[in-house]
Parts: sequence; C-alpha cells; structure tokens
Amino acid sequence: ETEVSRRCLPASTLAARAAYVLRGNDTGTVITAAPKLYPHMWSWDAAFIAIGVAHLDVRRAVSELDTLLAAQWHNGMLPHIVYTEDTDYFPGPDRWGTHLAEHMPEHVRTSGICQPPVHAISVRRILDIGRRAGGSDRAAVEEFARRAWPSLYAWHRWLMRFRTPDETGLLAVVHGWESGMDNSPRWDEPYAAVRPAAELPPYARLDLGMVRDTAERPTDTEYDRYLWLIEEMRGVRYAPDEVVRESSFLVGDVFLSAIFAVSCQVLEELGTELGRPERELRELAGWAAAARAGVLASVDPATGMARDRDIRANAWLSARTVAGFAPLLCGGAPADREQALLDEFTGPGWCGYPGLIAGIPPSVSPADPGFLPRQYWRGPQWPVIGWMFGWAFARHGYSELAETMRAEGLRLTAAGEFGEYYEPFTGAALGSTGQSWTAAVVLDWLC
Ligand code: 2M8
Repeated sequence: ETEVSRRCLPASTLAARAAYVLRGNDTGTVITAAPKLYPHMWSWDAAFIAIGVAHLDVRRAVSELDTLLAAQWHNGMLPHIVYTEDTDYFPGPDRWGTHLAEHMPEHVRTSGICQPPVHAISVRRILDIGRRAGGSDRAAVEEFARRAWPSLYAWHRWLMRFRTPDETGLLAVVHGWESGMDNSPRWDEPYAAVRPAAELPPYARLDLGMVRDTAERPTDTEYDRYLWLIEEMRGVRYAPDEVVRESSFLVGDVFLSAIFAVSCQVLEELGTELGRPERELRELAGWAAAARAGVLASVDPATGMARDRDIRANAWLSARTVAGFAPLLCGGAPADREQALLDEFTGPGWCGYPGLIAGIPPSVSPADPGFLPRQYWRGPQWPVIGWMFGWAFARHGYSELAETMRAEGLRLTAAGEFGEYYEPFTGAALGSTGQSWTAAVVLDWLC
C-alpha cells in the first residue's frame, strides 16, 4: 500500500487523472463528493469542486454552483447536502424529514443544516479563471457572478441573523457536520453532553461498507449522537431560531467564523465591483469585522491558538487541532502574534513535524496524545485544508508560504488516487478514493 501510494506521477498525468475523476463523478447534473461513499452534492465540497472544474469547463463549474444555489432555503440557508436520487448514503432526506421545514424549497431534497461558507471564495476564483479564458466563457461567468451575488449575500445574512447567539462574535454550529470536521476532537466535550433523551429510531450505517477499514470512519457512539441531534432539529421543523434555542449541541466554531469573516470581505469586494447597494456592502464589512474580532478574541494567551466556544457549557475548548490556526485565514492579528502563529504552523508541532510525508497541516498535531494518523478528522492530512491555508496566505501577502502549501499539497497527492484524507507519515490515501474536492484542489494547484 505504502509503495503504491508513494508513486509520483508527472504533473501532466496527475492533472489528466484529476480531470478524469471529476468527469467520472459527474452524474450530468451533480458532481458527487465521491463515487461511492458520498453520492450527493455537499455544500462546501461543491464550492471547491467548482474551482477545479472551472479549469476544465467554466460553464460546468457555473452550473454546479447554480445547482447548489437553487437548493438554497427560502430563509437564506445553504443546505449541507443536496440529494441526488441515489439511496446508498445514510442519512438520506427521509431521515432528516426536511419536508416538514417551512423554508425548504419545493423541487429539491436537502439536509437541514449547513456547512462552512466558502462559496464567495469559489465564485471569486471562478470569475478570475473565466475572465482569463476570455470570450463567451468570460461573459457567462460575469453574468453568473451577478446572478449569484444576492444569493450569497442572503446566505451570509442568514448566518449572521441566526448563528451569532452570544456576544463572542463567533458563528455557532448546531451539529459537528456543520463544521465539516465531523469527529474532530474539537467536538468531543460538547458531544459528550449530547445524550439521546429517547430511543433513536433504528438505522443502519452505510458508510462502513464503503471504506476498506471501518476504523477510518467515526464510531457508532459518535453516530448515535449525530442522529440524535437530527431528531432534535426535526422536532422543531428546522425553524432556525428554535434549533439554536433547543439543540443540545451549540458551539462557536472558530474555523467556520474565520472563513465567514474572509468570505464576507471577498463578497464585499465583489459587490463593489458589481455596483451593489452601499448598504449591503457596509453590512458585509461589519459582519467581517465582527466575526474576525470573535476569532481573535478566542485566542488562548498561553498557546496563541484560537479556541472554539462551548456555548451550552459556557467554556472554551482547547483541543489541539488545525482549527486553532483560524486567525491565519481571516487575518487581522497584531503582527507579532500573527508571526508567532505562522512559526507554530510551519514548526515542529505541525507542518514541520519530523517524518511527515508532506508539509500540509495534519488535522490534529502529531505531538498531541489524541493524534490518530488514520482516523478521519483526528490526525490525517486533508488536501483541501492545505488549499484553504494556501489561498489565505496568498491573499494576505505571504506568497512564499502560499507556494509551499501548493508544492507540499502536490507532494501529498502525487500518487494520483485523490484520497479523501492521507496518513501523514506514509502518505497512504484513506477514506474514499476519487474524492472530488481533492481532485479539484490538485487541478487548481497545477493550473
Ligand atoms: C464528511 O462528512 C459527511 C457528513 O456531512 C459524512 O461523513 O458522511 C466531511 O468530511 C465533510 O466535511 C465533507 O463535506 C463530506 C463530503 O466530502 O464528508
């Protein structure tokens, strides 16, 4: 396994294979997150996928994001899953029972929660790629940006309106799935307090049959909690204010908040270019500032790392995960603190940990006792997370570091399986292979 996974394909072959994966996962209407494990559209996956696809076919990238935006709830929420007809994934739309929700659009089936708001970043990037392509691609992508902007604004407004329940300025998640880092140690404490108050309706996990080693997936105890939270939300028909009031899981998420802050800025810049109303632009700037302040105020003075906030328990959470580097995504820390955090990021606790195959930040520091090198969000490296930091470094003027993320990301993925995540010391591809967002960020790195 190790030997095969460390083959290093030439760049042109790697790009061709990435394109092949994305085309292969395209059902014609949706590019699924992965061929077997994830046969639907995921919100933040779709944003990254569209960036990769834009290098192949700008119009296909646009139609992918149009499909996601068409599933936007009437109140502004972008749902975390837009379901295809495939029934090989659990939980499907019936388990969510989102047809009970007042704001769910009629013609689609979706989950009832959201994911990190990376979409403005995606639209910006696709616009730039499409403009470079010129001709009718340019016209199509500019028209799309104009069309997408109000939807993205409504999405950000929803997050601000319903997901800033306390004074910290952080945006809160009501389910670990909303963070995108499902079983990260970030959520261990808040999840420990999630106790099914009634018998869970029976269910069978389908994910375990789709991976070579079930130990790479979350445990059954974790799944029971994930499913219990769905029962709670279904009970209030996904009314967003009631969900926040009732959910037994409510956590201020620093990583999502930092993404929100920088996405608001990107959307503001785009809106300025498109001539959107001054009031909306000012709002976006205000939301960005508030979320950024929340991220910076969460920093643990002892470690310099940002911390999530367990709102139910009224306590800071200090798991040593990659999310602690959130201030590097949104920027704005005092120069000395930012430099210290950059040193930590590149240093021996993280990207410079001895023996790593590639200098991409692992999901948990290998120096942490809880680090598990093959276990999902508890240790493996995720190329898409490396891409996010590389993008932020480029934006904030750290061009050398941005280039390092690109080179190291390509080193990690050089064998061409496009794993969902990677064992940091062997480079073995884990979880699903042919994972769309991995192929997409590789294409973006190569093009
Ligand atoms: C993973 O999450 C889904 C639930 O949303 C799952 O495990 O079934 C996460 O890695 C998430 O961040 C990602 O968007 C999704 C699809 O790639 O898979």
